[in-house]
Amino acid sequence: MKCRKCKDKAVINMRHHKLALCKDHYLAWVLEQTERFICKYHMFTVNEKVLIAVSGGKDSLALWDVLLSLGYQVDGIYINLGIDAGIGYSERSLSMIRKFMETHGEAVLKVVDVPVTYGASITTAASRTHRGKGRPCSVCGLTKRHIMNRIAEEGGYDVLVTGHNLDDEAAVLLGNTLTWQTGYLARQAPVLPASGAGLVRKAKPFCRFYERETAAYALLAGIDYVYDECPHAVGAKSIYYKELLNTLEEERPGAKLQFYLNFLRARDEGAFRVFEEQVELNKCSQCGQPTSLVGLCTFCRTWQQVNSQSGNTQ
Ligand code: Q46
Ligand code: ZN
Ligand code: ZN
Repeated sequence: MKCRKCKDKAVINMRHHKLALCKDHYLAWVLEQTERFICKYHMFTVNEKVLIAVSGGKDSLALWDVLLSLGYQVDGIYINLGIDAGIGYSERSLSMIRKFMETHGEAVLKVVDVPVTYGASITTAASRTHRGKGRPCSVCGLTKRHIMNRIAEEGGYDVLVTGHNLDDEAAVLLGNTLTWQTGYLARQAPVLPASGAGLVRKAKPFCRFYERETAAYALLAGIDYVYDECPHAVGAKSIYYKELLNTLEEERPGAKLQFYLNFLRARDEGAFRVFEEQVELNKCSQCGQPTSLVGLCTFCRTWQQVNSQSGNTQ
């Protein structure tokens, strides 16, 4: 197979785009496409300060590399969840990010250590609260969202970006569609504007790239990353939905992308507007972050419960 642009040997064939490219043209194509998505969805501009959540995985490191190459002002945040699972998962993730930084001199990283800052690892926290139900992802998601928003706000960042790819977005969309979670569907978008009382804008510049495309970018750009998924992801519904969508994609190349893009079109046409909740936000009496609750926010309530069970009064 030959590169469509220069006729050299192609390294990737994207059947859904009917496009095969060589290494150099593929790397350039990812940059061009990312720039196009950033502009199309009005995610951010070169004059704005961007904070990227990095996990040490391929998507976030590839995205950081792309945004730096495109000339954006983008700093990283790594949240050390204290997940060990016998493989030192969190520590390995951080060392991969440090390695990335050795070759990206301009990159600045902020690290928030959950066990040190809040008194317990995510695994321990989940075991001490009913939110965990044997799986730490609920406490983890809540904690990550709180920390990312806090750091973005404190650091004066205009936007928080994450490396979610098309496979992630399509899996979330499928899950929400199967159960008609209209409120969630109304809030799933490439960019979510800042909402008043301290919620920072969020954007997903890789949301239209297949997972194999971000993996190919990382590989071809020489970015080393953590291959393992978080050990707590095993058995997650999102993995099952990804498998279903992969089966569909095999039969019909482009089905995943069409599913997502047609959803975005329907969303733009107002199909979910009626479900957009106008929740009045209050300030948490402890951390000051926006919350729909009165008094403590869910994050502070959860961590209060976690620490009350350890005798830690923080
Ligand atoms: S990091 Fe956290 Fe994920 Fe691990 S504990 Fe679950 S939510 S699976 S993106
Ligand atoms: Zn080429
Ligand atoms: Zn709070």
